[in-house]
Amino acid sequence: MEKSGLINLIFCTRSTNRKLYVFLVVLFLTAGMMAQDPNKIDQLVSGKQQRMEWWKEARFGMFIHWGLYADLGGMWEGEHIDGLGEWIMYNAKIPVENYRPLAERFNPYYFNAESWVKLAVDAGMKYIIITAKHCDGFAMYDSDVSDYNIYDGTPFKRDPLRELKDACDRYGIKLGFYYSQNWDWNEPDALGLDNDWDFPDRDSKDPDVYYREKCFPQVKELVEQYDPAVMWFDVPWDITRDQSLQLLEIIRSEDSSVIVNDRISHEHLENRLEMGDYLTPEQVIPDTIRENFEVCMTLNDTWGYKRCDHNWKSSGKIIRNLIHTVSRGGNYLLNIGPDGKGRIPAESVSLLQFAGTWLKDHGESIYGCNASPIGAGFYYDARCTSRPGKLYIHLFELAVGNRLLLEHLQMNITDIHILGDEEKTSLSFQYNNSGDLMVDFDPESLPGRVSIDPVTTLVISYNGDIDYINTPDIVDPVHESVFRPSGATFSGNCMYGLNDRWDRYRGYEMIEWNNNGTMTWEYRSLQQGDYEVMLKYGSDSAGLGSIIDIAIGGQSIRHRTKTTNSRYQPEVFHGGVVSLDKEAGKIVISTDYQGEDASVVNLSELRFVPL
Ligand code: JFZ
Repeated sequence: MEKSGLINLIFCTRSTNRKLYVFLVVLFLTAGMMAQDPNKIDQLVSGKQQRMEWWKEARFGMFIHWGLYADLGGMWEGEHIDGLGEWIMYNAKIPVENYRPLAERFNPYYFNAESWVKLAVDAGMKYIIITAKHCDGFAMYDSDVSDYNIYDGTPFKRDPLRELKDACDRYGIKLGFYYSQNWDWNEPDALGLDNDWDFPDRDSKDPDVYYREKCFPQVKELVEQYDPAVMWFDVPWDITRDQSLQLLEIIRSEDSSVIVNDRISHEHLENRLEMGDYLTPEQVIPDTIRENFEVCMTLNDTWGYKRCDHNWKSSGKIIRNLIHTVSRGGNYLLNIGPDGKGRIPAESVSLLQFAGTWLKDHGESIYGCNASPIGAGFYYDARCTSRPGKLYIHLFELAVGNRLLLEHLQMNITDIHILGDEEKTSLSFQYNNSGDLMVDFDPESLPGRVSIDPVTTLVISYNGDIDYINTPDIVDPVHESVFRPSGATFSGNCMYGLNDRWDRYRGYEMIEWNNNGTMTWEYRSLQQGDYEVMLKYGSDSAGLGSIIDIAIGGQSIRHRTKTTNSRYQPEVFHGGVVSLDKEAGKIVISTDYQGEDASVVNLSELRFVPL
């Protein structure tokens, strides 16, 4: 505000000298502000380690998207509206004058804070983040800043955030608030992805007015009156650095223990954690990441309730996602979208209850656990979580031959058993000549209850340090070996990374692969054997019939590509058979494809099946 005041002054003055003078003052002030900035930021972000202590212990949380949109359930004027449930106002371009009246009949009389919080607790979740205000601009608490809220504007006349806060305190879990600070489709002055159907004149919009009159005071009252553990901001596309800083100041001057996510400040800033405490990958589990992060994910394909969305993930998938996330050192924030009457979809309830049941026996391998200290990947489908003195090896597929091999892994092992085995029967193990740890186990013959679904988890207890070399993957006559693009090195026209989709296909994929682009993996074969080589990919491309060459151990396999339903619906194709000696070497895969698509196929796996 100060700055724009001065700029106005410049244009009002007639004398050039005065202009110059004012210009210099502005320059001086700006430089001064920038010089002070680093200290100010340092102050505002200090104490991060302490703040993040409970958060790192928690590892599993509940996201709740709930607002007026929930009452529509994805339908407007008798039509299913494509896209996210909470985006319906935007996607159907619903005028403010038609959307606001939804409040007058919003009456979620089934809402019960106690049972929502109990569901989270039973699911093994340690915190809840709920939408205090999503992009539609409607506040789900008793706000003094705007009457457009659930307490003042609906027949419900209750404050769910207050009731949830009380219930969370009773159950001893944390409560945090999602707040859409940048986008607000109810406000004529908000920018970002703005409401251009009611308020088309973008040039006349002054986001400062919106921030000053709604966003800042609402965040202030949330922090002052509800004592949140986390403030979860969103899509900061058009927020300035200064506006983000002001938000942070409002929060931290009240309470320095409030955790703030990265989306408080502009997405494309180089240093995404300049202000926030942690990163927020959405709908995907990152391959490698060194910072604190929290993966937020839906149970179906929407955050806010949609009556027509029944594309639920499986219970096993949820457990594997949780493990996968913790194995990379992050938290998993799993979403529910209650409906307009305050009911949680039955499918969501049963998925969460399944997670809770699994966590009762396996929580030791999740809560307070750290990332895998032995690399991100195994050559079979498994993940590792850890804590000092313990490794948890989660097998997503059971090994052929009931033998587990951990490459080049040496340490002073005191015990190995299966998590959930009440007898804690010790498993025998030995080292082979190459220094690989080999564990014998046969889940069928173990006493006590050992679940192999959705995962089997081994606990390795050890003293001292781990001696581990993350060198070549192994082709092993006992296990199937899987080589994924995430573990390859690339050359030429070949790239694997996060796609730019926001639908259910958001994720890592072959962004580019054509025209002699190659991927290379190293391998080590433990003993002589024959293998069937399989390729797993999805493809809808014009590249049908293109060539993929796989070179390994002096042999080569030529594969002609086929199509599947889409590049996101992979199928497994036979490549050929190779015969490997006890040796180490490279697997090189390349394509001659030169067509229009960026990648010949969307390859996800190269699998060696021992024959
Ligand atoms: C954002 C929100 O828009 C969404 O409603 C939900 O709250 C989620 C947790 O966070 O997700 C986005 C952000 C940007 C896009 C899509 C979803 N986008 O650019 O299409």
